Amino acid sequence: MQQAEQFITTCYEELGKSSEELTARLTEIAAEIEQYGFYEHTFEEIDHGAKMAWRNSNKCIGRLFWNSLKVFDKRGLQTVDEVRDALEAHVRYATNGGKIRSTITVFHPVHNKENAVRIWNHQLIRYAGYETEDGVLGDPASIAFTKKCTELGWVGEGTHYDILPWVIQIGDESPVWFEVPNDIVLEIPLRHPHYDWFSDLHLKWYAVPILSDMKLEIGGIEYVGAPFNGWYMETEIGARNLADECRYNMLPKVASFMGLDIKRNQSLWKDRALLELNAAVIHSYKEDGVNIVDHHTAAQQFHSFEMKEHHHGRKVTGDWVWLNPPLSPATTHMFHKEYDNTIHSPNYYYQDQPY
Ligand code: HEM
Ligand code: NRG
Repeated sequence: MQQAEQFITTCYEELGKSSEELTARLTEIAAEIEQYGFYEHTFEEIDHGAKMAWRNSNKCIGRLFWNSLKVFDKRGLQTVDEVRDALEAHVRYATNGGKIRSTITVFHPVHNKENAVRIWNHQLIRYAGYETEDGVLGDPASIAFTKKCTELGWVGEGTHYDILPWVIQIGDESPVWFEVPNDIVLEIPLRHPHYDWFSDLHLKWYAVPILSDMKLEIGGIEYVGAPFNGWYMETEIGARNLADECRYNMLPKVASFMGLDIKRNQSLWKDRALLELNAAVIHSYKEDGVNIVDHHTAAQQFHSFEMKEHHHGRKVTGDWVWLNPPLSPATTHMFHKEYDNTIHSPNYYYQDQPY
């Protein structure tokens, strides 16, 4: 009740509702909690609550656009087949042929342990990773989940870029997996604006990052299945996913193709390769008409967010470590100031892996 009261009060204030409406709603919620032990949000409440949760996401540099999140209310779905269809609809709507739309689909929450919907995937679209005798095939970050999928009966093609199936669980029933339809997954083959040889590396990445393992908490209600997406910042792909030694580890290859001396740290081959890999990511997404933001523009947008929040009398919270991009962090304003990392509700939280 305390959490509900705190959320409903702020939410109704922001939505410009009268104090009569607020009081009436709080009375109604108190009665619901008294009778059932939980309460149900109106559509308006999850709509604005999901937006507030984005606004409160301290690690996110993309928060300027918090108020334009599209919220799909799928709390009524009760079967894995219905959930699968909703995930497909989410991917289609969000991808939008490359003009990506920030979207969240909210499934049935945890109420007294009945039928909460949980997605086991980390992201709705992600590449599998396999440990083989000759090293890892695909994305090493996916090894554990890929093993789980294989145990459940899924068989991957065995390429570096196999799309993992969706694993959906309702309540404490056994999870069920579904192959992701090929035609809804938009991918971008990477090429470089000046280096023709770059396409010979046969690198690619998918268009839309859709985090699906975080819990959305609004006014004390826990939506454990609530996949959400925006679009990529280029460094996520070019400076981490394809570059980290514990991921696709492409820097030595890129640097060698560039003709750099990868035996000497002082040649700065890693830095030069990183830069060109990131340039290739931006160039390829742009040329294919797929939304992506570079880290300098994202930092400027985050600065606008900070100014706007200040204007509305809200304090901006942030996680310095995450807000700073992994490429040239000191060229952004975030590097040169401090952030208060207090966690406010509503928010998106990590939760224990179900496997
Ligand atoms: C984290 C950018 C939209 C919530 C991040 C990160 C970046 C980013 C660069 C750090 C990721 C990392 O280092 O792994 C963006 C951009 C968006 C966007 C460019 C474009 C619109 C969204 C949306 C939501 C969201 C729509 C939720 C509704 C979060 C959360 C994290 C995060 C919760 C932390 C994830 C974690 O802890 O793993 N975002 N974001 N973002 N973002 Fe955003
Ligand atoms: N770094 C991860 C994705 C994390 C979230 N990033 C976003 N979120 N841009 C990766 O796959 O590289 N978003 O909602 O847009």
